[in-house]
Amino acid sequence: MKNLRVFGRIHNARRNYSPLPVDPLLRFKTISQTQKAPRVLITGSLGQLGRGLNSVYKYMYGSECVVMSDIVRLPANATDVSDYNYLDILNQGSIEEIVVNKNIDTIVHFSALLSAVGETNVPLALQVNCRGVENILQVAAKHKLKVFIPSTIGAFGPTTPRENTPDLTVQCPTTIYGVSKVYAERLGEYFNHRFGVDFRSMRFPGIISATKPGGGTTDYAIQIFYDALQKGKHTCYLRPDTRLPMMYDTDCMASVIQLLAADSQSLKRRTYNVTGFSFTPEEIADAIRRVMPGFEIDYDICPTRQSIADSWPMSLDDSEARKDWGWNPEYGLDETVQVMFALLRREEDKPTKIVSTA
Ligand code: AKB
Repeated sequence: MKNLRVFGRIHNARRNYSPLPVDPLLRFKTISQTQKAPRVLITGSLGQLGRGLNSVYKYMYGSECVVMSDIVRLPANATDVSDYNYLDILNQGSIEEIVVNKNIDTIVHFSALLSAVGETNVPLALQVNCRGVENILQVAAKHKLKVFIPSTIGAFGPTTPRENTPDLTVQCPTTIYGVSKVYAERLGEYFNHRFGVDFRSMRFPGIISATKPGGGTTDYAIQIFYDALQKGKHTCYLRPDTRLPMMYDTDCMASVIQLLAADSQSLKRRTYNVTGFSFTPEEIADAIRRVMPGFEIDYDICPTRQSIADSWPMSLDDSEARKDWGWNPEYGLDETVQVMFALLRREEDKPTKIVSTA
C-alpha cells in the first residue's frame, strides 16, 4: 500500500475534477466504514488491474476479503498477493468450486483479451471474452453473486457519435474485442432481468497505471512514461492527433469499488460510461515536457491499432454515473503525469518491479 501515499503529494489545479483530498484514501475509507466487507473473487487478477484492486480491497477490509485467480504462475516479486489460485474461467465447474470453497459473494471478472491482441487470435478472444463471461454469469445466477464485468470504449464503433458519447447510443464495434464486450453487456443485462443477477459494468477508457497492460490500443499511454524515464523519447504507434478517453488507475479502482458498493435501487442501468480525461499523443507529450523539458516523441504508425483507435470515441459522457452513484474522478492529465513519474521513479530505486499502483 506504500504507493497510495504518493497521491497526497499531488495537487489538482484543474477544473472538472474534485480537488484531491488531504487524505487520498478518504473515498475508500468512507465506503469501508459504511459497507460490510465483501468476499471478492478477482479473475485474471495478474493483469493490469487485478493487483491494484486487491491492494485497495485489502486496505479497506483486511486481507481476508479477496481471493485472487489467474492461469499463470505468480511472479517472484508478488509479495502483495495472498490467497492466489489457479482458475481457468473456461471451466465452469472450477469457478463454482472456488466460489463455494472460498464463500465468495462478489466476482470481479477481469479476464479478457484486449483489442489489439484479440485481432491476432479471434478464436481465443471468443473463448475468453464470450465463453468466460457466460460461465461467470451462470455461476453468479446459481450462487446469487454480485458480478462486475468491465466493458470498454471498444464497445462503440465507427457509427457511434465520437464526441461526448452517451451511455445509450449506436454500438456497432468493428473489433472482436468490441463485439465480445457488447455481448457481455447484453448478456449481463439479460441475466439481471431474467434471473436477478446483480450484474454491474462500466465502459472503461484507456487506463493509465504503472502496471503494464498487454495487447491494448491505448497501451502507448503507459509505455510513454517508461520510455520517457529510460530513453527520454517515445515512438508512438498512433498518429499525433488521435484523441482517446483515458483514466488514471486509482480513479479506475475507485470506480469499481464505488459501483459495486452502490445501492442497487440507485442504478438506472447496469452498464455506465466512466472517464477521466481525453488527450492525443501530442498532448500527453506536451504534458510530459512540462515536467521533463527534453522529452521527445516521434511516430511509427501501426495500421491495426490506428484503425481501432479511429473507430472509438474521443470523449465519453459519464454524467449518468456521476448522477446515479456519485462517480467523481480526481485525476486530470497533469496529475496523472506527476503521479506516474513519482511511482516509476520510486520503483527504479527498488530491486523489484512495480507491483501495485493502488
Ligand atoms: C484497449 O486498448 O484495448 C483497452 C481498452 C480501451 O479497452 N485498454
